[in-house]
This record gives sequence, structure tokens and C-alpha cells, in this order.
Amino acid sequence: MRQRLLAAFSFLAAVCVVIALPLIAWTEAKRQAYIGEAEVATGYARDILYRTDKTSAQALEATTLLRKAAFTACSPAEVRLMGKLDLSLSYIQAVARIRDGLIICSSINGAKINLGNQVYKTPRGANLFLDVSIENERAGPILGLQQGDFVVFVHRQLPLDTWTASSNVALAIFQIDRPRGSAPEIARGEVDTAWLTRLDGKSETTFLDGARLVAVVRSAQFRIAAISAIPINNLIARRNAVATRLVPAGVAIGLLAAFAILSFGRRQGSLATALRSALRNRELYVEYQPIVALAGGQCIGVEALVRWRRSTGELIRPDIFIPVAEQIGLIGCITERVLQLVQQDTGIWLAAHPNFHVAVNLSPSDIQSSTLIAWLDRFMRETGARPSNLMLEITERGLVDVAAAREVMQALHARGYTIAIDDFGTGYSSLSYLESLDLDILKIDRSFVEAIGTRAPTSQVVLHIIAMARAMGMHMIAEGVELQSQAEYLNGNQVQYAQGWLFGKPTDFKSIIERVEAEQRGPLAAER
Ligand code: G
Ligand code: G
Ligand code: MN
Repeated sequence: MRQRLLAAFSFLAAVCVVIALPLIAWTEAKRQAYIGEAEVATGYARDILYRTDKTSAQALEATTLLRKAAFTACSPAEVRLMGKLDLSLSYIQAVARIRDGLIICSSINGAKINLGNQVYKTPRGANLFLDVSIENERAGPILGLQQGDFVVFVHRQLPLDTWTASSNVALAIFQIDRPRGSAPEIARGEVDTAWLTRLDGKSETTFLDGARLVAVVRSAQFRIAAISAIPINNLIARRNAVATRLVPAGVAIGLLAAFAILSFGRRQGSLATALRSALRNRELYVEYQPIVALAGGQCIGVEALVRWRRSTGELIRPDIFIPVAEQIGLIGCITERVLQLVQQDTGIWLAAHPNFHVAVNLSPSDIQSSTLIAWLDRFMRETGARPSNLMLEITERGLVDVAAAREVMQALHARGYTIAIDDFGTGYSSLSYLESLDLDILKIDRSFVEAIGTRAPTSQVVLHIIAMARAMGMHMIAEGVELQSQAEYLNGNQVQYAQGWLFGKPTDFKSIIERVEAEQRGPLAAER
């Protein structure tokens, strides 16, 4: 059942990944294309707005100078100043004096100027002549800006004279306060006045409207806004260009991830099945690694390490199958089997050696139920061993849920079992928990022993662990001791026990018995 669920789940996850990744890539291509094209459109709008602002500023400058000069109307001095302004201000075509709606003199002496009849009053009290014609001037429509007694003439299309990458870009300048629906002041191509409302208080905005991507930018100086609209085809072309890069990558990554999920699911599934039959077919056995007293060197106990040899002869490491067993709820069966195997291997030998211990590894779930205590009680009853013959190794992970563990731990303690914390320093654990649990032994993880005497940043950690264990009255077993120098360092720092290849690799219990009995016969016998 569990397995079907795992298979179904990994299949579903794989399908999701295969669909989702190309979709994400496609969405990302759309997003990138929009950002890119919006940047282009905003650039055009900013450019024409800059030119318009510049034109307005020059017109303002011209009228201000003429007003300040306060020459007699149309005197030679005034006309000379008009001519100078016309020449020096690049955006300006002509300057003129107006009285009662008629031009009375200008910088282009003699040429007739017709103001036309399209006039718009700006909120600041200026008049805008939208349809001016100047005699002999053929460079396109002209705009007249009247402030007080003067009018400045500019080319309407000049600000739009900007370079665009594609020809069908629409550009326009709007007077913000013009009534809704009226035509823009200056325009090239087709624009919609309703776009102005999309600004909505912002200084810049972009959006899609039908077949176009529109940018609106508002002037910081004048009550005008610039608009540019680019064809949506530009956006689509850019999206397709980005998508041809991203989508195949998305498909490839999606397939790879799906493959990984499926093969992981199958492996976990098949490992789970194989582990179940391993328990039935007795494919598990136990090896024992000596634990020695650092002072003296005699073997005072062993750690039981489970091994799995499949019927094919393949040996699977506990690092691989213990986590799977924990996941699928099979770890309790493994712990029970390990205890049975230890009982088979040690028989009545432990009863005759009360100072010798076998350390058994427990998983977090083992110490959350009292079944464990029943197994241990049976072990004692059937072998005549004492609780001091068994040491129980608990990992830091097992202490995360202390509330659940505490009851079982106290019961174990009350019966006289030794409790060790395994792999100390590699996981999460709070000192206050350690103290409140009243643990007997701390196993110093191999990684800290490895660092001794090296330049590794953790090389000093072992000293802190030792100090802490001593402060809490715990004895220590150093794991993974491979070098004589490590053993001497640990012994010199009051670590009582050690385990590692220097003292012996995991082996069968018969070899352990031989070793211990040889040591008991005397040092000379042990040498042999
Ligand atoms: O010696 P070996 O490489 O097999 O040890 C790998 C890991 O497997 C060790 O960290 C050890 O704690 C864990 N392990 C070995 N035997 C058992 C066991 O019987 N039960 C549990 N829960 N873990 C074990
Ligand atoms: O349960 P624990 O994590 O203590 O398991 C010990 C692990 O370390 C096992 O995998 C065991 O085979 C391995 N081991 C034991 N002694 C040594 C040693 O001296 N060096 C190295 N590299 N590994 C060791
Ligand atoms: Mn261990």
C-alpha cells in the first residue's frame, strides 16, 4: 500500500515538474520581453519629453527676456533683440509681438504670420495657437505660444524628430489639462488620449492596449506628458527570441528532475521491499567494534553495528538503509532484530563478564515507546546479563522531542542501563536538555577527532566538548580514532575511552571474545 502510494506520488511529482518547468520558462520569457520592450517605449517617450521641455523652456526664456528689456513696442531695439533670440535659441523659429490678436512686428521682418483659429488657453494663462502658418515657411506645421504681449513660434514636429528602431512607433505630446478626447498637441502616428488617464498620479507608466505597448511619461517641469506606442509584434518577436533560449532549458531541466524523482522513488520503493524481505530472510547480521580504555588499552566493550548482506552478496551500508527503515516505519523491527542477533552472538558470555558492555544504536522512534523496555527485559531474563552489560546509544536527533523520550529514558535509567549520546556535536541539541536527561556517556563524533592536531577550524572544538562533558559529569568515548597521536592527545585531556581503526575494525563477536580473554590472561598473551 505504502509502496503504491510512493510510486503514485513520485509519478505525480515527476509529471508536475515536466509540465511546470517549461511553463515557468515561458512565463519568464514573457516577463523579460515585456521589461525589455517597456524600457524601449519609455526611452522614446522620455526623449521626446526632454525635447519638448527644452522647447518650452526656451520659449519661456525668450518672452521673459523681451518683457524684462521693456523696449518701446516694435522699436528697432526690440526687433533687434527678437532677431538675436530667434538665432540663439535652437528650437525657436520666430518671435513676435502681439496686440489685440494681431502680430504687429516679429523677428522675421516682413514675412506674414497667420495665427489661425485654433486657440487653446492653458491653465497658466498662456495661449496656444495650434494652426499657425508663416509665409514662405514650408518646414511643416508651426505652433505659437503666447505669454503676455509676445508669441514664440516653434516647429510642431521638432520634438518628435527622434530616432526609433522600428518605423511604426507612434509618438505624441499631450497637454495634461486638455479636455478628454481632444487631439494631441503634437503627434506622429495614431495615439489615444484615453492613455493619459493611465498615469493616475504616477510620473511614468507602461501597459498593453490592444495591439500596442504604450509608455506614458509626465514632465516634471510643465503640465505635459509624452506618449510612445510600439506595435505588440515587437514584444512578440522579443518574447520568441528569449523563449527559444529558456524553454528548451526548462524542458531539459524538467525532464532531468522528473527522471531523478522517478529513479529516487523507485530506488526507495525497491529498497523498502528488499528491506522487508531482508528481515524475513535473515539477511541482517551484526559486527562489533572494540571500545578500549585509553589508559591501559584493554577492550572494555563493543559497539554493535548492523550489516545487511543481500542474497546477491551485495553489502548495503547502514547509512543507506537505516534512514529508509526510519522513513517507512521499519526501524523498530530492525532494532528488535539487532537485539536478537546480539543475544545470539553473546549468549551467556555477558553474564560471566559483568564489566563488559555491548553498545546498541537506537533510532529516535525507539525511545518513544515502551516496547523497547520489554525487549531489553527479555534479553536480561534469557541471557542472565545485567543492565550494565548493555549501553544504549541515542543520537542527538532522537532528543529533539525530549518530552516523548524522557519517560522511556527515565525507565531505562531506573533499570540501570547506560545511556550514551552518539555523534555528539553534529546535530541540534540544547545543553539544558542534555543536563535534564542525565546521560552517562558522551560519544565524541569522528569529525572532531579527525580535526585534532590539524589546522581545521574545528580542531579546538574537541576541547570544548571535553570541558562540557566533564562539567556535566559524563564519561567520554572518542570515535574514529585512527592515529596514535590522536589517542595520546585524548588521553592527555582526560577522555576515558576510545573506538576506531587504531584499536580495531568491526568484526564478529568470536574475535572479540578471543581478544578479551587474551587480554585477561595477561599482557604477554595479548601481544601474541
Ligand atoms: O559502521 P557503519 O558504517 O556501518 O555505521 C554507519 C552508521 O549506521 C552509524 O552512524 C551507526 O550509528 C548506524 N548504525 C549501525 N548499526 C545500527 C543499528 O543497529 N541501529 C541504528 N539505528 N543505527 C545503526
Ligand atoms: O554509530 P557511529 O556513527 O558511531 O558509527 C561509526 C561509524 O564509523 C561506522 O561507519 C564505522 O564503520 C566507522 N568507523 C569506526 N571507526 C572508524 C575509524 O577509525 N575511522 C573511520 N574513518 N571510520 C570509522
Ligand atoms: Mn553509534
